[in-house]
Amino acid sequence: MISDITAARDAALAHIAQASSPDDVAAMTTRYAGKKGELAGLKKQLGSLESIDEKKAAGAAINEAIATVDAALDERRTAVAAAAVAAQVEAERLDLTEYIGKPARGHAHLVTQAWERLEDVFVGMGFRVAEGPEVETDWHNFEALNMGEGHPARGEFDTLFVDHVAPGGQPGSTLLRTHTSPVQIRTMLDQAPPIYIIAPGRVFRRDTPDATHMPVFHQIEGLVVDRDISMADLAGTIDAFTKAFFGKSWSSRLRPDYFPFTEPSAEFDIQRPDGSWIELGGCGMVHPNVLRAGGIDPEEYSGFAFGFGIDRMALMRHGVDDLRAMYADDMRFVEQF
Ligand code: 2NM
Repeated sequence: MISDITAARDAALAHIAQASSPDDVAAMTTRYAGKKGELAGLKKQLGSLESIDEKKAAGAAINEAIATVDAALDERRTAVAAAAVAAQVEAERLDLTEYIGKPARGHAHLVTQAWERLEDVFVGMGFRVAEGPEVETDWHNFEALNMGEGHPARGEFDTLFVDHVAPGGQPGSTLLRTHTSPVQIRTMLDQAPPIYIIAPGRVFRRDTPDATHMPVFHQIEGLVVDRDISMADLAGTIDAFTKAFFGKSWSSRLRPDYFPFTEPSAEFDIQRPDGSWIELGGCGMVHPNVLRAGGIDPEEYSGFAFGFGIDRMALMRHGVDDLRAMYADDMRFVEQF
């Protein structure tokens, strides 16, 4: 009988050692463990033994075998559960390593770099940086800039309208600013002269993207309003900026132009050290109607304003020939700078 018990115990232990999943261990627990298992079933045979001593010895052997098997099941259950968790973790592992070795160092967008350099130069010249909303009213974007309803110049700004009616406003009078000039209007309304500000910012026009146009682009405009400001102050400021931003051996010139918000108006060009000219932006003496819209008396104060594109500055600086490349987020382009 003792050898039968030992054989049954060893068979159970060998089987349990093979269990490879929680389900296997559960099935073997049902089969071998406790008072209803196969080992406990051997107790039925105790009645056929002759002596009390034999019965005692065989009963003790059965109980010991059950305890050994229960312990083996416990141990196997723990091991199989740990292996199941490890397998699941491995199966669900995500490789989040983007770079092997030293990560590459990024840099600010080329337009951001140009924007920040422009701010630095103008702040160095005594200007302050002004900001305003990108969603504007028709009044701030057009009307106050001497472009009333029906003004032909409005057609040159392919305006994106916002489906929103401001309190007290007309339908279709909320728009994405087409230039940063409304920031100048807001500044004039907010503070009395002297005003020396630049307004860099994002502007919007309903344009199809091509090498030189994007529907979202960036501008920087300047405004000076003070007593006795003349066209000479404008020309001197443009020239001082040109030398500070591009270099001492660069110069600038003004050529007659037309803008509704300035009178007289001019285009300004800059000259490279090799003598060649680049068209940069527009400028002029702030129109009396614009000063009045800003709450400033044109009999007491005069002013000049200027503006140009930041995106184009970034293109020029880095020798890029297509504005769309600046916004494609192609790493092969980005990593060149
Ligand atoms: C330009 C060209 C000429 C300009 C005018 C004003 C304001 F609000 F003061 F009237 N802001 N910006 C201006 C004048 C902008 O950009 C090509």
